Amino acid sequence: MKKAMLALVVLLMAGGLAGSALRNVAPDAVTRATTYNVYEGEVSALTDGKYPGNDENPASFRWLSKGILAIELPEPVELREFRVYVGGEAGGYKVKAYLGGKLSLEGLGRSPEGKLVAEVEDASYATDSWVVMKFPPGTVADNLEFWDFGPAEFYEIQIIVASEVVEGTTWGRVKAAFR
Ligand SMILES: [Ca+2]
Repeated sequence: MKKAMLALVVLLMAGGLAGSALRNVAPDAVTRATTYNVYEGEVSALTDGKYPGNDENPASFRWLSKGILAIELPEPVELREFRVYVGGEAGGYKVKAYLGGKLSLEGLGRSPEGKLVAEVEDASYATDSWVVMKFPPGTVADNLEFWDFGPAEFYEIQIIVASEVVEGTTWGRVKAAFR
């Protein structure tokens, strides 16, 4: 009896840990630089896993004045953190999370709009380090806009989500409602 109880406790703990496991979905996302503002470098440098500290010569992406990156995820996920490795130049940032909808290629408007589910920001202007923006609990989204408000250099972005897959049919319906 005691053994069975112990096994149950271990199982519950394992379940709890699995439930709280986190993963980075940035490499699975389609990330593009909107074209209205001028940038240098390749947007693919932001999801190649290389940044100062883990690579000798990582490539960077730079907005010359400001700009917006559009990030599309293959499915709705529960967002925890947006992390960006900033280089020697830092701007102020905002991340807007949406369910459904799409940002235009230029970055000047959304069509369809979708539903804005969260907005987080950072004005630390920290350089040569990770900047982390945390989403409110229960933020479920499938596309994001990363706004940068000044000249800035980035090496990597990470989108940290809860590892459980959000139940397909339910969220498929929610998403369809905002298409
Ligand atoms: Ca990189």
